[in-house]
This record gives sequence, C-alpha cells and structure tokens, in this order.
Amino acid sequence: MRKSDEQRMAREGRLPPGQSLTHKFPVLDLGRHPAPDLERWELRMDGAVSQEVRLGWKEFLDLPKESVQMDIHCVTQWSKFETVWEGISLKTLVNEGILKLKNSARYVLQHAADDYTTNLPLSVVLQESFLLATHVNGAPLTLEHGYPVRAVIGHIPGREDLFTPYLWKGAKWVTRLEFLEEDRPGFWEQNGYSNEADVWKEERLKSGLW
Ligand SMILES: Nc1nc2c(c(=O)[nH]1)N[C@H]1C(S)=C(S)[C@@H](COP(=O)(O)O)O[C@H]1N2
Ligand SMILES: [Mo]
Repeated sequence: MRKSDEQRMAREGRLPPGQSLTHKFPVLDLGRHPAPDLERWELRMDGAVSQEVRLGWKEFLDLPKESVQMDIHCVTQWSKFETVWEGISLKTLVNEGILKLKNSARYVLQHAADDYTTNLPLSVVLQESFLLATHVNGAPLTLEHGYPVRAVIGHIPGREDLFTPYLWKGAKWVTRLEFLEEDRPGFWEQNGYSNEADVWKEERLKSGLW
C-alpha cells in the first residue's frame, strides 16, 4: 500500500527528491506543547503594518475561512499527501482590508507559544498554500499538531507556480506574525537549515551539508 501509493505520487510528479510517503502524521517540534487558554489567546500581526492587528479567539473564528488540499513535506524526509487544511488565508485578510501592510513589508517572522520562530518571504505567505489552520482532515488540530492555530504551508498539486518549502516553515501554536522589511532567520534557519527550503530543489541544510 505505502510503496504503491508512493510510486503513484512519484509518477504524478508529486514526490519531491529524497522524500518517502507516509500515511501517519509524525509529530516534530522542540518538545514543548503549550496548552492554550482560549480566553487569553491572541494572534498579533505587527511590524511593517500600517495598523497593528490583535485578534482574540472569537474574533479569529469569525474571519472568512478557506479549505485547501495540499501535500506536506517534512525535512526529515516524510511526505503526507492530500491533507485538507481549514483556516484563514493571509491573502484574504489583505484583500478584505483586515490586514493593512506597509509597502515596505517583504518578509514575515512567525512566532509561536513555545518560542519557536520561522521566516518566509511575504510573497510566500500570501500564497493560497499558506494557511493559519484550525483543522486538518475534518478535525480540529490536536495539541501536538499546533492547537488552536498553526501556520501550515504545503504543495497544491498542479500549482507549480507556487513556492513550496518544507513543513518547518509553518509554526504550530502560532501567536504572532511580525512583518519585516529585511529578512530575519528563525530557529532552524539560525541552526544550519536552509533559509529558502525549497522542497523541489531539496534545500535542506545550508551549504549542501545534507
Ligand atoms: N511552534 C513550533 N512549530 C513548529 C515546530 C516547533 O518546534 N515549534 N517544528 C517545525 C517542524 S521542524 C516541523 S517538521 C513541523 C512538524 O509539524 P507536525 O508536528 O504537525 O508534523 O512543525 C514545524 N513547526
Ligand atoms: Mo522538521
């Protein structure tokens, strides 16, 4: 089953180099799983914005939701295909005028409740393949996968125009999006991982150490 599914994904051009298909959903993180207090939970968007946004849990749930099917690729070489994510798209927040960015905004540093950080170009977080997700495959996120909200980025089959980095570029338990004029490396990016992390170019570690 696993092998034949993997071969089918490879034939369809959906298996990035060096990856293996899994039907499981491994948990990878720094080992702290911060349990949220939804009464106090807040998502902050600040930095290169013309107005800072602070959303409480109820306000967050009132935002327009999207559902996106994606293949997700972890740098530790597992890929999970056809996962359906439900959540908020930043592009929608910009289009609806809820998030007002300065023209100088170029990058975003995601901050999480376990102090994890990761950075991406603004153009990438505005893709349809980047979501602030509350649900995966029809169920709320479990705590270990980022409940109540995590950022996720994957590959939408057929959308070769979009940039697809490894899964570490989405922060679980995300609490803050800091918009930046200059790029700033996050946790793994400071610890030897590639800044860009393109799955199709197999950009895992910096300077081809992998
Ligand atoms: N807050 C937070 N987000 C994180 C991490 C982390 O340690 N803390 N690890 C990253 C890494 S390295 C990976 S591969 C994915 C794993 O997501 P999963 O545990 O849901 O599979 O989360 C990413 N987001
Ligand atoms: Mo990872």
